[in-house]
Amino acid sequence: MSETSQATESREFPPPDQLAARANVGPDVYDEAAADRLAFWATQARRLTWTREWDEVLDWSNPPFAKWFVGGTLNVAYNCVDRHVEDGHGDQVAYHWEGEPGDTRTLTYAQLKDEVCKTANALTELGVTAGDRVAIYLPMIPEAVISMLACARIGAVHMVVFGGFSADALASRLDDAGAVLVITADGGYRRGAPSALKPAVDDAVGRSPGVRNVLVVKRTEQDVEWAEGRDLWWDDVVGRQSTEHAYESFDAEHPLYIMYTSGTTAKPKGILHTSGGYLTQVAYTHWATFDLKPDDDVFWTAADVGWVTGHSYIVYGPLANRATSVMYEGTPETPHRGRWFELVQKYGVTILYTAPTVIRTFMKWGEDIPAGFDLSSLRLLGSVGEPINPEAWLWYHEHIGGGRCPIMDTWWQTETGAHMLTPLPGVTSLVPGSAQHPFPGISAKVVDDEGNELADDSTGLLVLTEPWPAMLRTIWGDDDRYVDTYWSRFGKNVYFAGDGAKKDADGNIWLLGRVDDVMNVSGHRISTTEVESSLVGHPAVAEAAVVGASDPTTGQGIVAFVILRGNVEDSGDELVQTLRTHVGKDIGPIAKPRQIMVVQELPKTRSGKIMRRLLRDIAEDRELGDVTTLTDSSVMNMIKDKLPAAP
Ligand code: 6R9
Repeated sequence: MSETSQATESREFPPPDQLAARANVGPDVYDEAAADRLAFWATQARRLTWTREWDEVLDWSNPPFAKWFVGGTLNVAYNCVDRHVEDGHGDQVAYHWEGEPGDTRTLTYAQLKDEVCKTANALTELGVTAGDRVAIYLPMIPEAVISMLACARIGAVHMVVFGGFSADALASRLDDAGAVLVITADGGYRRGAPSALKPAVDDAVGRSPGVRNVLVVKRTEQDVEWAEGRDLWWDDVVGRQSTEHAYESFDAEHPLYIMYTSGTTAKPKGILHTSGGYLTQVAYTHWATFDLKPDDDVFWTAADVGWVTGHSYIVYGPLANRATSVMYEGTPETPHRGRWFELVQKYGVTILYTAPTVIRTFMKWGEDIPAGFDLSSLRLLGSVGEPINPEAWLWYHEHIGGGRCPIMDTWWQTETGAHMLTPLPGVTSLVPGSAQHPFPGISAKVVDDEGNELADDSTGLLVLTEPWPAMLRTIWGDDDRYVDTYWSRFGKNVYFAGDGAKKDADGNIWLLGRVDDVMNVSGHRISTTEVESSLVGHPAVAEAAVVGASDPTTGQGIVAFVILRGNVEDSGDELVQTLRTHVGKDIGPIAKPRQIMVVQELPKTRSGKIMRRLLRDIAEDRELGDVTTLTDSSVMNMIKDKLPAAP
């Protein structure tokens, strides 16, 4: 097995000839975008159907409050659904949906249109009007997408809350957004068992006087408590509606959705996205980054709709482009560890987009599992959510991509709405582990603490220096916090992303994790990502999480939590010494972890991000902080039980 890490990786993978010859986007796109950025985005906006064209592409007269496509009007749901039916594609499959227990549903564009219209009529009957906020707390079932589009159709603002979140997390979001309606289900399937959703809603809604109704989809048929007058079955209310619904057009800047990001300690931020610019950038990036061919491809973003990745690349981007998508309800290991590969084989998936955490889990389970399925339909892969370490990149490339599929490592955020840094499949020679270049029409830089742009081959902070169409418009109800959080560190024209980044000698950008996670060891700044990448570059390690814990002599000491690969025995001290030496050689002696602990699981958010703050609590032997955004809260107990007493 090879040993690789961010520090040593230098291989390049040129675009496959066949793909490059037919790619949606060629090398000229960068020059075209650079020549006139606003004209470039106006061209992309014409991919959509506007009811009224805009008067001005961008109004940036009051930074950081942007207005894109000023004066334009459109209906987002019409753009995602109706126009494809009108163009004769009503019979094309929009979603091949697969439930965790193996039940399936197929929704064509024509059927999706009927469902969205019925639901839009139902929302109107329930008194929901344009601008109202509707919470969606559902499992990964088609009603999640249908509800989002029904809101968009009538101009209501949706707020999807991940089905794994607790009643407290839901209650605080209902309150902050001022939701009038909650759409939920009796339950959903997770890890082979029905898991209830309605009790959390009852608890949360009981504390949210603004919520008038709860619309309940029947999924698991489990018993639910019922509040007469407030609670309504989806089948009753939506079932009796007409499939005709005349849509209205809304301003390009009409709010589309709010998505809460967890934030590390403080109250979650309600990130607000609007209509025209958002849809323009998600549609164009989905088409360009993934080389989407709507007549041929079967596209699968294997992520939750409750994560921004689901909003932009399960729902809005693919539908705007008339893609055929796969949507899957469950977890990768249910009922067996080959479940995802079985789905790729069954539906002939051509493009697969997922997170590095899943890839590392597959690595841990071993390459025999994907080898047992026919994955030859795949032609392109994507990665999102955290830096993908070169070792995982190479494994993904070889064992899932058959050595032939390019991997698009896409850096972006809830706040950016759509891809911001990524290679392009027909253009870029890929460098494993690096998100490489700003997307055409996007301006990004790596700067020092004072905001000065750094020369190649240096490390600093990632900033975005021009507004972009899918940018967040504010934090819901808190313009000041919007300015403070993102636009004050380097002035009102520069967006501070909160990520550390390195620009290499060839101008590729490498993401180094959240700035809050940077450690300071004896005055040296060391990124958690670099140490983690080095650890998983060792053949014994499947996953690693690194935190800085306060240390009386060095300021902070590096504490690592590692999960071993399936076939590796924990040899105690010997293994720890081997790994320390490995990191020392890779990065330098200063980066050697003070402590390395072998664990079975790591605490993660819905998008697979490691919650380092909880590991820091453990490393510093403190009470655990807020755990409401963990996907599985029992993980922390498992880790604590395994730990030796602190040294
Ligand atoms: C889309 C999404 C945003 C944060 C971001 C960064 C990390 C996402 C990444 C990546 C390195 C990539 N991140 N993609 N880091 N390489 N390709 O993940 O949104 O959940 O808001 O997280 O995720 O740290 O700042 P969100």
